[in-house]
Amino acid sequence: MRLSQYFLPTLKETPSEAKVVSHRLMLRAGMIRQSSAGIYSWLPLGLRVLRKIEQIVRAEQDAIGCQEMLMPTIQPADPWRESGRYDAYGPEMLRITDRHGRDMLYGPTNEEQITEIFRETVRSYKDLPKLLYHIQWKFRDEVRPRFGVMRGREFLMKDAYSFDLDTEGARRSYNKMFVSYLRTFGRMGLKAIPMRAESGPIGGDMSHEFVILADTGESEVACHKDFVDMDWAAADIDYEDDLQPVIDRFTAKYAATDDERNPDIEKSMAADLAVGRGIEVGHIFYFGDKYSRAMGATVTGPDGEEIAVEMGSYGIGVSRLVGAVIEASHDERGIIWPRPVAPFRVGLIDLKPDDAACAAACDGLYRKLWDRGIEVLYDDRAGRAGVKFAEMDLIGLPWQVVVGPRGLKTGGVELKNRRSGDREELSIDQTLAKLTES
Ligand code: 5CA
Repeated sequence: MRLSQYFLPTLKETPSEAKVVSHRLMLRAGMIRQSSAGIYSWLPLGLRVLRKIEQIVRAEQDAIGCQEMLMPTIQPADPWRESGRYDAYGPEMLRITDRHGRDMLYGPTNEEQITEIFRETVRSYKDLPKLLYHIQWKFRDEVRPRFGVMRGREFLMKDAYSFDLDTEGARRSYNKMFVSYLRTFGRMGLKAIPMRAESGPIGGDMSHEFVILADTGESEVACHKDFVDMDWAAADIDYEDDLQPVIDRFTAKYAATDDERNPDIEKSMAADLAVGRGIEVGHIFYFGDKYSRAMGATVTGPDGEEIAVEMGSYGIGVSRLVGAVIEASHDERGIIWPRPVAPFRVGLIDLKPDDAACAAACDGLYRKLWDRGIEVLYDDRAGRAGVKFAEMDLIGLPWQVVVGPRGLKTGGVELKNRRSGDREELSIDQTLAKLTES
């Protein structure tokens, strides 16, 4: 993509309404624009990151045999009346009436809808277990939408739902999802710590939040300090194995959020306790037959009896993650994208586009990089070098290639790593080779 043509409305001034660094940087880097409180348009650069995060989430869900589907954003009210949540949800639910006077709502989550689909289609225990998910926009009329996409009113969520015959099966589904979350966040370059959690309005009695430590986190969190340095990628997991030992390893030590803090445990851990602020990027729940019983989602068991299925639900804040990654990875000059979620891998800067040699070298490099499947944003605009450098640092692509007339005389370009700031003079071939293996 050539910057001369790209739609990248960056801001020079720091927007005063933005209170946290991720919100400021997303606005300044031209990733999003606010439409109304807590509702955003995603501009091309922001959408690229959103899609990358979505794709990692999708791949890891698929890897545990969770099947993608897509439910609508607008739901009828009746299933929510059956579950008892239509009134219980309160003013956070955006209620809509259609032209026939029917009560509808913009879905804040999808337990009712998936339970309704299940009860109408699945009859026998032989069809279990089932794991289903979708990645869809949600609406919650939050009292205080804030921090940009981190607490929006409209936001993108991956929500998955498990259906099992008994507690043992449900626990297996829960464990699979738990471990897949460790991998999912690890692949984005994040340390998301699993913490025991309250299940709130979703209900149920087993629940974990996945929390990223960041000064701007909304809640106070506490855990054993070993958790902070744990290797969260937990690679090479065979999902057919018994996952309980993996879960135990990751939850053996105390971890809790502010409403769950336990003074006795904290005292006993004394110096080993790490207290900080956290951003919740995922939340998983096991709630048994809460919805299946209320809504009559049963299957015929092995002995012919009707059994209400055991369910769990599993959320990831896909749009919130864009902000969370920035909170975890930036410096005073701008964003520093972890490679797997970077909107482009390379920023190519032509210092003198009106110089034929510079333009030819850049055009060639640009084509060769794309041919190798490396996404490049090419600053081919006329302008001051300082401005170009500042903008490239702001948008935070992992690598920058700087091409100028002086270097080219000796056949060289400069390769800069955004995170470390390290620069090296390389030939064009060396640059290609290094970026290809990066
Ligand atoms: N039905 C369950 C699991 S599918 C559920 O809705 N869980 S939740 O309420 O915890 O939301 C799942 C995830 O969505 C949260 O962990 C959080 O990362 C994200 N999320 C929740 N509310 C917002 C919001 N207002 N803005 C951005 N992300 C949000």
